[in-house]
Amino acid sequence: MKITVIGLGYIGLPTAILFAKYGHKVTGVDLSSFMTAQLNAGILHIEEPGLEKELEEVLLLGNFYASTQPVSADAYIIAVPTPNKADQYQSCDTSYIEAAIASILPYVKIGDTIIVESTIAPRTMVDIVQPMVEKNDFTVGKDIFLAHCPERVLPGNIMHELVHNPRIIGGITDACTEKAAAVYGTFVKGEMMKTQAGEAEISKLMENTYRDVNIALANELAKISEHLGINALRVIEMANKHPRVNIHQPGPGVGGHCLAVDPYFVIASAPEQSPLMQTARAVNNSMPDYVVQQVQALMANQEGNQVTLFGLTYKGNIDDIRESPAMEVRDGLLEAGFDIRVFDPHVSEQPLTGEEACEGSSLIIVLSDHDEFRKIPTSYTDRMREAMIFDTKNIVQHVDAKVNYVNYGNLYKAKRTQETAMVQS
Ligand code: SAJ
Repeated sequence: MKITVIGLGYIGLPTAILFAKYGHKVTGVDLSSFMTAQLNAGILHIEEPGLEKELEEVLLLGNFYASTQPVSADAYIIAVPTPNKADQYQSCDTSYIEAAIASILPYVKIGDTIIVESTIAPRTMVDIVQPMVEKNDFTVGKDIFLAHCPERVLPGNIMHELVHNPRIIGGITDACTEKAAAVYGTFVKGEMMKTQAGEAEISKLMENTYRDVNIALANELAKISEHLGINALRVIEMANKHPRVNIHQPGPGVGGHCLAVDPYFVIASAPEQSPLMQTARAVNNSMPDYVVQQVQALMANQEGNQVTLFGLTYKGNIDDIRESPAMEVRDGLLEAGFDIRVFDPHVSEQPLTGEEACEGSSLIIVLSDHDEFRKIPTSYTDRMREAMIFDTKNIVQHVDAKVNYVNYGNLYKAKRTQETAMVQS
């Protein structure tokens, strides 16, 4: 089969490469001529385990070519961004989807399948995509087969999950669903859940909203526990021993291009019916400021004004800083007048080593759960002016006994100690 994939980002590129690996002739399309030239030379623009090796292989097989122009194919897969609009409820901006559909329509012929993988607001397929296709004198379900098949992979584990995760296949008609299932059936080993486009849209959005709401509950618990003088992490550990309870982990906030974005698509489509989702968003959005306030309290009695951020990415072991709460914490600390150094071994624009970043600092603030942060060596902490760590991700496992280690479990105690020391001095 010939497949054209529009959008070579975190989802489109691995998807295109997998189709090529399973024998299809794939053209991957993106706007950036620099990026497509790099890809054709085997150079990736994103960090994702296993992807580089697969790219090399499909280039050798001659099954993958990156281009800035779409080409005629049997199936078209749209994997372009759908950001929030700057309106009241941050609704879904479908302009990239519309541009992608417009770019392929000149090549589409009777019998072809068009699949939207990008996350979209409820009713986007029937209200926006279907009319665009039918304007070109095609009947959807008869001439052209249209489906929404949202991806549900976890960055960092994409190559495995694309193949093995259950897949939602939501056609405009049953015939559309069957055609789209046949396309994915060439490599997906997980269950294919056949449904309608509308159900596929909201199902994907609710998966991420579920997580966002649950993380908000954990973050709220962290604040409540700090206020009441209770170890939040211990509470979560014990509560989760209950067979039907799974409290998530508190952190510096919720980032990424999914959890911090998707709930707004649901909220904007039904604002009066979604107070819980709106509150969850507000709680998670409040976390970077909360972290800044805790840092101010922890630093009140420390010597010096320099703090070191460990991690800028929105989560661990990836290089993605989009919508990252760590970036908001950084901005907040800069605004509060702190001198800041950053150590992030996954972000190439951050060249400092751990030793360099810790030199002369009075507090390390762990904001991403990279594996590198599990053990904080003494070669880092020995260089600090005062050795204290505030671990917002509860990731640090080994640290020198001399270091004052704070997380959401003992934050209330650490703040009390700082306050007492201030009063005494
Ligand atoms: N986080 C917490 N506490 C937790 C779990 C996560 O604070 O207990 C934070 C993370 O640090 C991060 C954010 O939440 O800032 C989101 O991270 P994540 O690992 O939950 O999810 P994403 O955004 O990387 O990927 C999600 C996944 N969705 C679900 O797990 C329901 C993934 O399967 C989706 O494919 C992806 O969104 C997407 O593309 O929609």
